[in-house]
Amino acid sequence: MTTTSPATRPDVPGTGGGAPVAAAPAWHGALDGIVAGLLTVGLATLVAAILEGLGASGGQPAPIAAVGGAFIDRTPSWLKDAAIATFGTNDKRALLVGTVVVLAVLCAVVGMIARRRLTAGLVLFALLGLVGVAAVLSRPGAAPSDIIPTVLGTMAGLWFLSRTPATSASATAPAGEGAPSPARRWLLGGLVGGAAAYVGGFLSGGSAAATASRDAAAAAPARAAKVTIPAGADLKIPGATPFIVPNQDFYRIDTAIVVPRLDAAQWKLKVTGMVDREVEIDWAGLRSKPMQEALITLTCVSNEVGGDLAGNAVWTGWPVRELLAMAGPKAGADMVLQTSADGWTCGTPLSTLTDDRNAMLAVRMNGEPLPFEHGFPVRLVVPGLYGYVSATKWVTELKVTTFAQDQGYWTPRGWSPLGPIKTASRIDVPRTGASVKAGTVAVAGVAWAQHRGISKVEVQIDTGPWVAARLAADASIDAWRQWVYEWQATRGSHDIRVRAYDGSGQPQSPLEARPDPDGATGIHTVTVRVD
Ligand SMILES: Nc1nc2c(c(=O)[nH]1)N[C@H]1C(S)=C(S)[C@@H](COP(=O)(O)O)O[C@H]1N2
Ligand SMILES: [Mo]
Repeated sequence: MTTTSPATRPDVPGTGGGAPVAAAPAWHGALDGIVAGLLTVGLATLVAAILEGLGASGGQPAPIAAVGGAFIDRTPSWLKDAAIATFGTNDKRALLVGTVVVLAVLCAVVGMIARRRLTAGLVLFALLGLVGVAAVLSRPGAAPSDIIPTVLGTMAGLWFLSRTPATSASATAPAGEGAPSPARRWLLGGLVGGAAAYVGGFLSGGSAAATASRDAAAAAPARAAKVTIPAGADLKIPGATPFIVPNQDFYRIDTAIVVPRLDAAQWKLKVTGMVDREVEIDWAGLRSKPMQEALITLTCVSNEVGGDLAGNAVWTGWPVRELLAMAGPKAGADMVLQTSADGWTCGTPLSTLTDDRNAMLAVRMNGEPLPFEHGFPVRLVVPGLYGYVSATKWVTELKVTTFAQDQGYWTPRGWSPLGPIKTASRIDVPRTGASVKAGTVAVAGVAWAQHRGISKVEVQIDTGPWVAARLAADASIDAWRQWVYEWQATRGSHDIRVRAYDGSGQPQSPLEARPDPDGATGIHTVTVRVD
């Protein structure tokens, strides 16, 4: 018996009898911490997925996504812009990777501390768990029971860490011949944690009911008045953005770390606030409405001059003005605060949702049910307004209110409460830095001024005169318009500029302005070499 008693066993082979202790390398402690962290996150992910599957959760993501989400909501907008600028629409992935890396480093440090002072290590590890719990609770719509996964996971991690062999002879953690070798502990712990994370991710990512409801929607298209796209709307210039952007190439911007996967059968949209009567519509109710198709170009307010955070699609939906009319907005209301299933909000001028424009509750994008990333089952699309004040994905509530009383997610973060889209134009080909052959070169791109239309696009080579480009056929005042200029290119380095005029003949602003607070302006310029 005495040979297995921790108190009488030295932790490190070759020590004992008061001889100085040979410390295990520091990375042993780091690995302990990382494996404990993996166990925690893995089990929490699995438990969260199981609870969600049982319908016993507020639909809150596992701790990593919660920490990432809480971080996003607290990030100053310059950092968010930098992330979008650096990682583009991969900013979510970058954030997740960043969260994991930071967490791994913290766990490694805690593990190293635990090797020296077990209690201190355990306390610090528990604190990390608490941060996770706080993050989960801070998510919109969180219920107290949503902390269960993170608490259970943290307990597993603590248990693992508490079995760490200490590096000093005075510590009492069990180790030695009776305990598994460190490599075996790491392997076992890592395997269990990794497998739990994998299965949990698989279970929640798959959200079977949501996928099934989307498949069903795909099989039963809504009846809708079709839109006709004039043949000449797409000039088909090689390398230029297509007139209709396929769904998988469409830019994606939102604050959701994990894409909400809603089951259409469970979806409901409420109209609340300053209305004569609250109304509610569900999926079946919405699908029975007469729908219409419309060509609408979405644009993100964060788009830089020449940037690609804009896309054009055929949207199918029911005019939102009809739903609002059923509710009857009260006099004095001037804003609709839209809310999504993941708690994001935006404030839209009531008038833009009730006038005759094609502001719609969209259910299809380019003939398919909305992709999950783009708001399945239902999102708003409002011609003429930047997405951050209008285009709520996974929409669940429309509160009729006032700008004086309410504000959308981005307003306290430095963005204007109002976001009408500014006239803009972009050169798609040739690209900056390209080399082209002397002779005729097709300079081409897009121009947009949603809900005002584009009346003219001009191109300037170096310091030459502004000359008119040829416009593609006009498909809709709500959609962008392609243009092309047949340039007689001569040898040397050249700057090409573009500017657009909206439907009323107003030129776009040539002044350079940053995206915040209400949209970038300036002239897109590309520099090319002609050989
Ligand atoms: N629920 C939700 N909807 C949202 C957002 C968001 O963060 N959450 N972002 C908005 C912004 S800023 C833009 S530009 C558009 C982008 O729509 P897309 O991702 O389908 O291109 O969605 C809008 N709708
Ligand atoms: Mo946006």
